[in-house]
Amino acid sequence: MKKILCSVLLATCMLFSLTACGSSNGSKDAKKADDSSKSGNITVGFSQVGAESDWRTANSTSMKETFSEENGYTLIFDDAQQKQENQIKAIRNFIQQEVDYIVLAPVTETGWDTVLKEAKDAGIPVIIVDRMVKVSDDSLYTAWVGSNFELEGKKAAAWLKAYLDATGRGNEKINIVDIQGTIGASAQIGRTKGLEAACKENKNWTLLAKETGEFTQAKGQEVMESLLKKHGDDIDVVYCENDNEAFGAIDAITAAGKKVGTGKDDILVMSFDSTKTGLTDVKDGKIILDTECNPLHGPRVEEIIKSLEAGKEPDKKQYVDEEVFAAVKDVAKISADGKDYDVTVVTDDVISKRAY
Ligand code: GYE
Repeated sequence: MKKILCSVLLATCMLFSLTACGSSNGSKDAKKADDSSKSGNITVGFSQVGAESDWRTANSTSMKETFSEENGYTLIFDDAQQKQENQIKAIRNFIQQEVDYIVLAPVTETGWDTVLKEAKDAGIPVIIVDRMVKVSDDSLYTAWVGSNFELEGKKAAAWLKAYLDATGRGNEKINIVDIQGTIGASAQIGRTKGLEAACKENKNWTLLAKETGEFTQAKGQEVMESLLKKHGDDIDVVYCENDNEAFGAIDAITAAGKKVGTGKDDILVMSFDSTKTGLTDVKDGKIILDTECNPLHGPRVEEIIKSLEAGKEPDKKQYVDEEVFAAVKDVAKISADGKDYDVTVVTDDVISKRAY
């Protein structure tokens, strides 16, 4: 009797842990998936990185607005709090619930082979959004949509070079610190690469330090504080790999009694994303250059799903077009990877037109 009770208990526990894995409200989500099969909705399980930045919030909103019930979807949204293990759990949960599509915004590039193979074996198409995955077999995902992060880094570096030339500082010794994103994320890898290549090319540029700010304002501030302690007055440029890190870095710089901007002893703050708040800092001259990274991927992912539903084969990789925004007029155009880009000087009008 005891034995029977034990195995019943064990089976119940296993069943519970299966349905509950990956999300605190797993059973509620399971019910959602079940309801949607009755309603005829398309069920999408979305594993989001977290809520580390304004960019990320805009990205989540875009996904939630697109994959709404009114639009014919049931979205199971899982916030992984920047942890890959949580994303793997969420994907297993989606597989178990037999969702129609899995959308993954991966925190880092590596470590996905096993779980994506499980999704493939279950016959569920996986769409990767924003950062990329590096897998041994590309058939483990159906399509990817996001940004060319290395190109973003190259654009930022090209602008800095042109700006220093235009302001008579082209031959000056320039010291740069890089507040990197989450290590191993495509956005970090590409943006760091773009800067490192430029530092190799421009013999008068020195990369004094690179350290991760994990794409958050708090960590960006903390890292900048310690960089200021270490490098004192030597820093000419802070290359922040997203807007939130830039906000934190600016706070640290001003708290240390230094100035951000274009003055002789000021620190030039560079950033990525071009959120409304970021562009407001550009307009105010706190951020000198903000290289755009577009988070509005909801409609793009929907396009992919629609073409799959229609039996078509979507492009395997889709890159989003992006701009550069500056605080000053000194550079009108830059060139990166053989293409020219106009530099937009930020005005109130530019900010008011910004969707995020
Ligand atoms: O730049 C940053 C976010 O992967 C492009 O992640 C994304 C980056 C974005 O936290 O703000």
